Amino acid sequence: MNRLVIISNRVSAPKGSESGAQGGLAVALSSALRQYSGVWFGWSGERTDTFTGDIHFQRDHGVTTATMDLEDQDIDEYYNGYANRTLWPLFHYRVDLAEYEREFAGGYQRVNERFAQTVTPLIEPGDVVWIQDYHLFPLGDELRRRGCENRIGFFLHIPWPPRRLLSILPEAQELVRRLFAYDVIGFHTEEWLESFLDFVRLEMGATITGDVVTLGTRSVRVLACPIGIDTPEFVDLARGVTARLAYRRMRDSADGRDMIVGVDRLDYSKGLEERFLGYERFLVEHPEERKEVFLLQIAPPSRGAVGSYQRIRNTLESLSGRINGAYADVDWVPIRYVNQGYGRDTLAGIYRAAKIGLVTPLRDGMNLVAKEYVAAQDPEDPGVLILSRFAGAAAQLTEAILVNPYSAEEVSDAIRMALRMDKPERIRRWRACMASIEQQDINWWRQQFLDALMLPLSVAAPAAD
Ligand code: GDG
Repeated sequence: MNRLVIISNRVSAPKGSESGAQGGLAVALSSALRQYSGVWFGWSGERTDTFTGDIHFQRDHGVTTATMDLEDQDIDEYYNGYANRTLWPLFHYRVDLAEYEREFAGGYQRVNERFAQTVTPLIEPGDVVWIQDYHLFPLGDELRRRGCENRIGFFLHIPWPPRRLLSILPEAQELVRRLFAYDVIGFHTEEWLESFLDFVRLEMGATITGDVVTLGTRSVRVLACPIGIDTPEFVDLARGVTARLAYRRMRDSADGRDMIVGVDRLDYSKGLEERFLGYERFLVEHPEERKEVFLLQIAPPSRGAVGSYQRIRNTLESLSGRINGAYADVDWVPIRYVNQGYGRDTLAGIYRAAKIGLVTPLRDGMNLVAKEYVAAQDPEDPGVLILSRFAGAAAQLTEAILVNPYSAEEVSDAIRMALRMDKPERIRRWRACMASIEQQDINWWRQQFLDALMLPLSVAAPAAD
């Protein structure tokens, strides 16, 4: 097996990060890298006065990481700018929140060059290079410009927006053209893949033969390949000592009430405002249920330097305060809203103690919380997953209760239905969801993508010269 070089914006959770939580991508990639020799390269999360390109190597739990520091201006324009003020909102259909500044686009290009320049000496002939996510769209092209002839794959962890939306981005065509430097591009779902194909075909005149897309002289293979979790590991975690303690703590504090749980980075794409309003609707429509349930929402803050994230944080604080003020009693609070992160094992116990997992993003590339909730359940007495139709995970977890997260009525009805669902029905639905996350787990995802990356392009279609 060839060595694997993984490149992503961040290599692991920031030191003393805002959340203390590791994002889904970080968890997934360290699992994948443990199986191969190789290196994982990215930004350290640290600032430097002047960019040096120095690399910090570390070896931890069988994974070698290599990181570089960035300047303040890089962080402002690339990370807090183009990545999280321009691309993230636009790719999550939030045209209203996307900002277009030439400085952001310039900083994004400069930092992608810095990634390419710094990582190039680490790439050996025969290595397979795998680049992750929207921070690094042009990196493959930058590596090619520096003479890299290795196989290079790219995986997008967020949705690919409909073509009319993407056309709003001033640099859309150039950005997409540069994706043709890759050998393989992966998406989580057929829907995101279809949107990509629409754009390249209708806006750029690319041709599609099977799973190979050709633009001018370059061809790239595309695939839909949903990311999973390390299902056996999470099942074990949920049965472990720490999880059992957390489970007991939650059950004791629930005092016989049913717990509904939500766990999300504090991000407007996760639909937290709409979730609170849906839950409020449930309280209004079913006053008899009021003191029988509560919602625990864990939401570690993220991207606090970006204005839209400060605003959603303020909105949620006042909304949870208003709902609690309106409905709470001396011995009951409807929403426990928590801004700190917890260890994965504690989370697993919390998931298991919850009668309902409420996962209602407005748009999500995949959503790993939905899968973790399923994996953590007691097979004899599982809880019910309520899942947004607009999460990539909905294409696989079809036996969850699927809802439109914008509709407070649908969310309210789904909560009512889940609370009343009898055990045989809960077990039937849970088994179907569990079968899906057992078959398509993190190892399956990695293998699907890497198999496609190893395949000669000529197998599916003759490559243009
Ligand atoms: C992006 C895409 C796609 C959350 N709070 C805590 C904590 N978490 C962990 C969860 C889960 C991860 O963070 C979140 O993953 P998601 O998939 O739900 O969402 P994003 O962070 O937006 O990830 C997404 C993913 O990339 C992978 O491709 O699924 O669509 O947006 O693992 O458990 N972990 C701990 N404490 C917390 O408080 N330890």
